[in-house]
Amino acid sequence: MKHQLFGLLALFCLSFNLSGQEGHNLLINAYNRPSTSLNGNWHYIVDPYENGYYNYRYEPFDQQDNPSPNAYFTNTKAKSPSDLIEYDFDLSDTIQVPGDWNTQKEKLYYYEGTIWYKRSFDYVKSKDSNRVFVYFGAANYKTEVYLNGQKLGVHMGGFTPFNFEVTNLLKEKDNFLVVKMDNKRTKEGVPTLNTDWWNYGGITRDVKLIETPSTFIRDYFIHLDKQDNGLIVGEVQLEGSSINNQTVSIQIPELKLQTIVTTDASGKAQFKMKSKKISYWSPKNPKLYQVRLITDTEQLQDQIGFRSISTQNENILLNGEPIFLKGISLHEESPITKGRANTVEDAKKVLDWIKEMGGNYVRLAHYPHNEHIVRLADEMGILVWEENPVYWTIQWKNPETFNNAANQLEEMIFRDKNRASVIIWSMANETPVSEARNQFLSELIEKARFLDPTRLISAALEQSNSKNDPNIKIIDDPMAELVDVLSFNQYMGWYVGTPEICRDIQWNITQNKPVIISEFGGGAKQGLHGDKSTRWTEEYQEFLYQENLEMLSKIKQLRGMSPWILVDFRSPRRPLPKIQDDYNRKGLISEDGTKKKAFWVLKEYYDSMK
Ligand code: GCB
Repeated sequence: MKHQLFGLLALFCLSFNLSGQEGHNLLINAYNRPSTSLNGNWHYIVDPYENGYYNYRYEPFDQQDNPSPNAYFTNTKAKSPSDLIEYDFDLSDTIQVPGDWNTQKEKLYYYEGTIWYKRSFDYVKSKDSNRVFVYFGAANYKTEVYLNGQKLGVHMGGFTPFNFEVTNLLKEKDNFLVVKMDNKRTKEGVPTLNTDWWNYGGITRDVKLIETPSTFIRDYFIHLDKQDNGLIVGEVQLEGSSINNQTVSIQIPELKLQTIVTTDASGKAQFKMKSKKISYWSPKNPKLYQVRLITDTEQLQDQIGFRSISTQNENILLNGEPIFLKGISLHEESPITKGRANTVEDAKKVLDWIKEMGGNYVRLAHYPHNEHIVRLADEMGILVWEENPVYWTIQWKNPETFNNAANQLEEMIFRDKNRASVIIWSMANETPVSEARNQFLSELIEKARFLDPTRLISAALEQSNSKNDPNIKIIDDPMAELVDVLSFNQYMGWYVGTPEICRDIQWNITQNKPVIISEFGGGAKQGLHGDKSTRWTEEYQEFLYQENLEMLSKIKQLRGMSPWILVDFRSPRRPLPKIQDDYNRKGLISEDGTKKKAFWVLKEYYDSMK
């Protein structure tokens, strides 16, 4: 009964909140739509007391009928010499969008709080009846957006896209877009107060204006039929004033496929196209097809690969064939700028390293990464695990927290559901078993399966000791029953003993499912050498990988792994001077791009599996 109540409450809050969060209004394939970039230099004001948001009675300006000129979103200028205005965006410093503020401005390295961004622009629509949306690839964590002094809305969550319609507010000259960014960590947030990564703040991904016709294609999902891999199936959703009874043509010229469908009263149409000639997407054959969707007023193009993914007993089947996921975990940190990654070049560099390592798979931890890397993984043939930032100790009993997690999950799936490389949606990482947590995660799983019945579901779980013998490890977590792929993190030789301990450990995994070791690893400071029993040396890490690989290969259901982690990454939990200096050192490559010895151990292991 308690569970049902929680479910109902969460469901209520979800629909209530989604209408406020615009999650359901997202535009599909923002990547390829006609758009105008708003990237570049924006003026910013650092506002630790949120002085531009609250008056001195701590009432939000944007909830008042006549907001004071001191409200930053009004972007007011002194008009006469006697006017008192205590801010001026245009006289303030500038910062690059996209980009985190921590690595752009030395003073902001540790800053967690509010910063206001402002950018002015002119905009002339290509057709009067067209609509315009302002689209953010992501911004961390809470974003409040105002155009020309009007509030467009709020978005929560640092790693997923959101957009607001601006058609009725937009002018041809002198628009001002003001964005209040706040990256303070909160107890009820997703993630919550405690993580092992840097809380980069700011507008961290691309911002653009997207122009659409008055009725437009808002969403589509195109994939192989689950039962029949000679069948491409899909659904398209229009939005606008005339969505009923519209024709949509779907074409895949290279396969000589075309179908024309008519939308129903809700603007939806389903389609099917049969072909015997589909060249199936896989790491060895990352074939993408140009797919066109055409209405009377619009033409969209996307690059889509077709493949099936499923499990059968202990196997993961890609296009019906068993596959081993030779992977590595990754944070979204740039090997070039050393802040948040947000370019194709950043993505290319890390995916090239994975290829060099003999890998075919990446775990994008611990939150949805930018779209460049997923699109590039599609092109390069690298399988992808994507993850919702439900990390460690979320407030399991708080319906708003659930609602927030569910919304981020929805935005992640929405953006990437047409990407062939993405095969696994992960719900969470290392979350402690409890009734409330089990309920929370099972509802997320249900939601993910509803939104996307074509992919595998997993979560990075934890191991337990068997009752009789602490050296016998088991997975004792009710989530193991609900996932398609059983994944868990383990740190033998690092948090548990030294690498030799692997020789004493036995894995007694009883679930009849494929197993992915979602994490194992240990730290090494690149360039530090010594004997293999000295922590932080490259030799210690090398030895740890050798012992772990030997131990893990004995798990009979082992079908993949994503050791922790490809590149050293920033974390405030890692202050040890001369060794860590704010970096988690478990990377196989240093933040400067130099490979450590363990890189070659993993490469040898993966190469031997060819
Ligand atoms: C983990 C976490 C990961 C940490 C890692 C570590 O289990 O999932 O986020 O960074 O361990 O280095 O401790």
